[in-house]
Order: sequence, then C-alpha cells, then structure tokens
Amino acid sequence: MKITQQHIEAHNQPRIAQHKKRLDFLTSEITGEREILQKLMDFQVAIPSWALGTGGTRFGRFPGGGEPRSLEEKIEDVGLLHALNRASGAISLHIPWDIPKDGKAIQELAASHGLKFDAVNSNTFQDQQNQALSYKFGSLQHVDKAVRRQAIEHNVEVIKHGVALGSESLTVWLSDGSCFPGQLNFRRAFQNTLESLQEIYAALPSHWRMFIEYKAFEPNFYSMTVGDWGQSLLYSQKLGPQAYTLVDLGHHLPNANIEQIVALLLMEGKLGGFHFNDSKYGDDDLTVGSIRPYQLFLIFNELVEGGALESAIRNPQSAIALMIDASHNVKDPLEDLLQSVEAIMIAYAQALLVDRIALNVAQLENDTVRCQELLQAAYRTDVRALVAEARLRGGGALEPIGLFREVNVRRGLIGERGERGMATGL
Ligand SMILES: [Mn+2]
Repeated sequence: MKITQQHIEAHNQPRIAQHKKRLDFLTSEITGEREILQKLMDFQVAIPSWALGTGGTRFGRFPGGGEPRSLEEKIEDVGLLHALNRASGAISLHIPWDIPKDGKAIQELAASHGLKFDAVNSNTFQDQQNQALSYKFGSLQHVDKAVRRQAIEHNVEVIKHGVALGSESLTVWLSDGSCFPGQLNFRRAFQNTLESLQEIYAALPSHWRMFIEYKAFEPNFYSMTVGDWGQSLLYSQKLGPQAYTLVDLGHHLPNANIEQIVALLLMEGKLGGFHFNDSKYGDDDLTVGSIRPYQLFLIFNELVEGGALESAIRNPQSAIALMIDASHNVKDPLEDLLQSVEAIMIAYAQALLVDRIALNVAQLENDTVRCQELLQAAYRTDVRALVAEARLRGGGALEPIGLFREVNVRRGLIGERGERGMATGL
C-alpha cells in the first residue's frame, strides 16, 4: 500500500482554491508567516513503532485489521503517514518487540520512505520468553545483582541494535518501584538504579544521548523509583552530559504544571525530549491535543520562548527529541497518529505567533491581564491553513485524514495483511 504523488495531487487540486482563501485571510491577520512556514516545514515528529497497532487496556484489546505484522510493515506504515503529512519522518523502535534482523536492509527500507531512526527503547518492564530471571520486583533497582546485570545487558544490547540502524539515543523507562510501604528501601533502590544506569551510560557511543523517562505511578502504586522530574533530573545530573530527562505528558500526577517543568529542564540544559499524548485522568495515552490543547500550546510556548526548537534545527545533535507515545482502543491507529501530529503542529504554530516582546513588557509591568490576552490571542488564532500550507509545500496532502479515507488505506492494508494481522509487540 503506497500513497503516490498522483494520489496527493488528485486530492489537493480540488481543494487548493478554498485553501488559498483561508491562508490569505490568516496571513492578513498575522506577521512573520514566512519564518513560521519554514519552521513548520522543518519540523518532524517521531512515530513509535508500538502505536501502529490498536492499543488495548488490561481489560481487552480489539484489533482493527491490517495491523503491521513485522518491523518492515511498521516502517511501511510510518512511510504512509510521512507521505501524507511530511512531518512524520522518524520512527522510534522498541526492543525486543522490533529487533532488526538485518540492520542495513532495515535502514535502507526506512530511507526509501524518507525516514530516520529516532531513540531506541529498552524494555525491562515485562519478562521476555526464555529470560533467565524475572523483573517482578524490578530491574535496574533489583535487590539481586544478577537481575540488575541481566537488565543492564539488555540495555547494552538495545544500544547495539540502535547503532546498527543509525539511531543516536536510548530511552530508558523503568516500571521499577514498590506497591506497598516497607517493601523497598528507597535509598538502596535509588543507588542500585543509579549504579545500573552508570553501566549503561558507559556503553553509550560518544555521540549518543540517554533519555530517562519518569512516571508518577503504575504499574507500581506506592512508589516509583523514577517517579518524577526531580528524580529523573537527579539521575541525569549524576550520570553526566549525555544523560537527559524525558517528559511524557501522561506521566504526572493530576494537574501538574508540565509547562513549568519543561521551562526549568530547558534552562538546565537537561530537557532531552518528549513523549506526546493526552489524558484526562492518568496515563491515558489519548490522542495528542484531544483533551487539553491549551496545555499543549503552553508547553510549546515554553519551547519557543527557550529557543529549544530553533536551535534543534541548527544543531540536530542536541535536538530535543519529539515523539508521540499514544496508543488506545477505539480509533484507527494511523488516523489517530495523523491527528496527533496535526495537533502538535498547530500548537507549535500558535506558540510561534505569541508576541514575545509585548509579553515580556507586560510581565515586567505585572500586567497580568495583558499577559493572558497575549497568550490567548495566539492560542485562539486558527492556524490550520498555515500548517496545511507547510504540508502542501513539503509535498503532502491538504487533508491527510481525508486522503487516507479517499484512498481507503485501511482496506488496502487489510487486503495485504489480513483481517487478523495483529501488530507485533502489543
Ligand atoms: Mn512514554
């Protein structure tokens, strides 16, 4: 299943006049559209390999058909997304769910779709087949050195797979923690985890980065050994300059001020990247921007304010890693990802519209009303035509989901892979 240039042109052609009308209106209302357009065109969000199949909950899973059955098919799916929106040019793999058998061939396949490999992700939150020791009571924190050793070796192996693909970062998310008071000695768990991370850190190639992802609760419900940004920052500061904190939007306690966390991590040079998703209650992994689009805008406002995304374009080596980490039950996963990327682009475009000079003046004058007016003026601007124009200039579709449905991509994938093709790993 491929989206061709002819598909894109046949889709765009009848829509172009209406699009131009919307764009003309928008550009008559704003300034700096040329720079904003360029930034939107340069902007890319990585797609995680585990979001291409239907997600589930612990109560059940309802696969939708035509899901990718192999790493090759996952790359093909991300290629479809990228052909539609020209902003999904990277894939993030999860080991051992996506072990590449032939790194070079996989790299070539990805390149043929215009894709790069983003961070590789290790997995010590579940036991794998034929694994000698269990992670039931943790991995890098475990009281038994042999279990820690096994988890360290797994991470080192993940780095090797990443090197073979041209990836340049490792994301470590640990489910380690405890479910009941007294179960764990907090300081010993922290020390064991730190020492394990130090061994993994020592195995990083010199141009690689390690992202330490935190999560407030689940699967452990009393304590998490990397439970918040403070703990993650502590580890990354102790590890060294190649270690950074990764912010997953769903991994906070309710009502946390994520944009403030982002601002401070950025200030400290320790913001490694994001896992974008949305949530109402906990780690809901819903479509980005579906519940709290204003929060997403405020996060991008901090990224723009701190110059984080602009410097990323100049210096990709230290670029903030932007990944989606969402997965759920009821939508077509590819349509869901198109919506997520669109939401991120909209938030970024709106953040670029904020009048920063005026905001700075208003802040220094303690003009709270004006501060709010300035932020919300940007947030309430309908920038969709600008995002569509960036897509159009990049060779993508004016309405990616519209084209996805016109061509009936899902039916094509079901035809190729079968009704019961279930994504590997989930
Ligand atoms: Mn995550």
